[in-house]
Amino acid sequence: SIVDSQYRTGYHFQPPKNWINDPNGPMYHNGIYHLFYQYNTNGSVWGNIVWAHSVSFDLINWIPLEPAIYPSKKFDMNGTWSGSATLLPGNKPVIFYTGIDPQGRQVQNLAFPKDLADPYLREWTKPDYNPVIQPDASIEPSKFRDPTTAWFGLDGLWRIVIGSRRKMRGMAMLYRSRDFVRWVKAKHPLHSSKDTGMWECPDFFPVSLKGKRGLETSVSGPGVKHVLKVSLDMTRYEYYTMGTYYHMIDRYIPDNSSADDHTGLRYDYGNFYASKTFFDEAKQRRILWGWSNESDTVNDDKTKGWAGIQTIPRALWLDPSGKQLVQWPVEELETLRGKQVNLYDKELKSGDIYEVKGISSAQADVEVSFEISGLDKAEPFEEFWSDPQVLCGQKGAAVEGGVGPFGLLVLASGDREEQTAVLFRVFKAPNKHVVLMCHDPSKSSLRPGVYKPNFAGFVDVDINKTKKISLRSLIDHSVVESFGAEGKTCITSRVYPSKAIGQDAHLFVFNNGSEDVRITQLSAWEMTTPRMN
Ligand code: DQQ
Repeated sequence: SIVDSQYRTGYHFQPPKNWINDPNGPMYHNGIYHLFYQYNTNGSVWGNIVWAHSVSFDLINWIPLEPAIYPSKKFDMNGTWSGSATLLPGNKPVIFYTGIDPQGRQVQNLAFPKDLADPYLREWTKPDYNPVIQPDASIEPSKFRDPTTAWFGLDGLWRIVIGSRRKMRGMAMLYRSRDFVRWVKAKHPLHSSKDTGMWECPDFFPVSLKGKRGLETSVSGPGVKHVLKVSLDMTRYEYYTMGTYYHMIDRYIPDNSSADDHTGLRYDYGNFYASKTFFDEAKQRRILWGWSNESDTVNDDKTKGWAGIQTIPRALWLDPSGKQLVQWPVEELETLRGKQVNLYDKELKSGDIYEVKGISSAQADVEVSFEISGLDKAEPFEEFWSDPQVLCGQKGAAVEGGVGPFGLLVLASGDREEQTAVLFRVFKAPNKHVVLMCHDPSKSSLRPGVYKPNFAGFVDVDINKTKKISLRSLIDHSVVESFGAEGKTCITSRVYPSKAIGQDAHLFVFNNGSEDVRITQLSAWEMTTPRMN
């Protein structure tokens, strides 16, 4: 159908049809990347969930396989929900997933490759001793799911965390095991936080204090910080903290600078949920996958026959400040870069809009560096503007400012009746400048009924010192993934233009602030289409 073909993505992960949600059990094993994901075998809304399975040699081209895990036993007859993979000694993968049992309880099960000699690990066996973890009397059976990758302690015990809640306190329940089969609940959760509700898809891993190299999940000790990410069912957003893992007492304590509630740090300030990382041994990096849901109508999803994509895998590491993580699309993505156009030293005066011509921009990768001539005209920052999303809603692309809004107009029609703005705006607070990064899709589609939420985050840069800020946007028909300031602030949006489709999609740069802005360099590439399942 028309709706289908105009919104399908070219280089973002998708199966040929049907509903998908959470990425599950990503791993690198013997030269092959595996991605499993929650998949409806039978339609384009959530339901009938199995672990669909694809493999790749480069994280970009994907080969589809048969579902790896699906309801077949008592311990998962009502569902095979999210979970993670762990590599056991001898490079033997194991999957931990949540099964829904005959009573509708959430229980944790193991699955092993049937044949380790099969490089694709097509078939998975679920031992009859499952479930290996059941909710005890203190745990609500419907609030107990999404086991993490296991990590190994110096005491010879494996550990995993399972998402849960008690009343409205979100919890990362901790379990330990010597043999990976018998699991014992720890006296205390690894961490918990009041009023945050159910913690879905927790992820717990170490990051190096220095450099971009990733760490294997069991690494701990000096030179290392830990990250705990949770997906809040309540807000449908994810939050992470950075802190210290005290492995002797098995407690994780977030740094003071890291709020562990829904005011905290986000991997992505847009449409991005149920994410999961894994350690890529081949390139010594930690890679993040996230699910980006549709924001058109359920009827559109039914007409399209598909719903949901995975975002481009991102390498992630600790920012030198130690206060946040930084993310960047895996370098392999650049192999898809085709025809290229460049702009150098382009002055954007107040009110200027300039079209970047010469490539087809419905499927593109754009990198741009902006230089600000001065900050005198920056609008005053009000202390009560604590929520960037609210601020972005009040000060979108059309609202003239002092320094900014400036940025890109992507998936725009030639007449700009349709456009998705990716913009920066700089404010002056008493002792510093505040940089807002924003996706403003309020004009992204003329079609009625489409949900067009704006998304925004603050960017922690010293703009007064550098006078520069960079932006990269990955554009792919119905998705825009943006990386501000080399990956310090990331935003993903789903948009559904009715005119800015295929060859009719245009790309512009704009400046709607009174201060002039210079583009020192812009490079835009048309993206070719990989093998996608
Ligand atoms: N999706 C899965 C659950 C998880 C939720 C079910 C998060 O395991 O908590 O499809 O999106």
